[in-house]
Amino acid sequence: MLAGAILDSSGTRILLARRARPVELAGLWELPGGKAEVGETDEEALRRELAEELGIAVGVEFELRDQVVLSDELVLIARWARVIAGEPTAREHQAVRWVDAEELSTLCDEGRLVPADTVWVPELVARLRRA
Ligand code: 523
Repeated sequence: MLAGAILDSSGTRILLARRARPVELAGLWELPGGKAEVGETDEEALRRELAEELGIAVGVEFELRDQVVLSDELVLIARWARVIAGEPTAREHQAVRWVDAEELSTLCDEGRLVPADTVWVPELVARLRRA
């Protein structure tokens, strides 16, 4: 399972997407992504998922520090990525938005992020502030 911390061109904001399903997660914000298919590398899977879900092409960079075990078969990994082409559009989500370090921290504190994604907030906030 791959999630992308997608950086904007200024390097100070990342993209969040608001989930439409399942009911337990609907309305919460996440780093967009999806499952790798058999034979795909992490990088290919993330590029495909982001093209399908948001209509953007991204360059995929390094992996963030933490991984989250969601179930026996599902481990969530986050990769840093940059938009190469396209304007992010919510095709499968309720909405998308760019957030800076402060907005990301606030959403996290208010419990408005998908629970698993909160593990990356300290690293993301530090990287966005350094930009
Ligand atoms: N998460 C999650 N955070 C996060 C993502 C992209 C996914 O916690 N940033 C969880 C939510 C679900 C599981 O991972 O429990 C599968 O995510 P989903 O539904 O976005 O993956 P898809 O789109 O590959 O799944 P299917 O459409 O069901 O194949």
